[in-house]
Amino acid sequence: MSTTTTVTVTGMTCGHCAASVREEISEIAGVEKVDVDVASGRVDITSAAPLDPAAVGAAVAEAGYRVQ
Ligand code: 9UX
Repeated sequence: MSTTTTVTVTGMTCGHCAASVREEISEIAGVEKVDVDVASGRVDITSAAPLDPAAVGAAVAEAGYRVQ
C-alpha cells in the first residue's frame, strides 16, 4: 500500500525547476512517483512507506528550492 505526501515548494518558476525537484525527490528511497505543479508549487509524492519530512526538505534544498 503506497502513501502520498504533499508539500509546497517555493521558488519554482519554470519546467526545469520542476524537473530538478522531481529528480532530487525521486532519489529518496521508496519514492515511486513525483508530480510537480510549477504554478502552485504543489508536489505530490507517492512512496512505498511514509517519508521523513526532513529527507524531503533536504532533497528540495539540494535542487535549490525550499519546502514552505
Ligand atoms: Mo528555469 Mo527555474 O530557466 O530556476 S530552471 S526558472
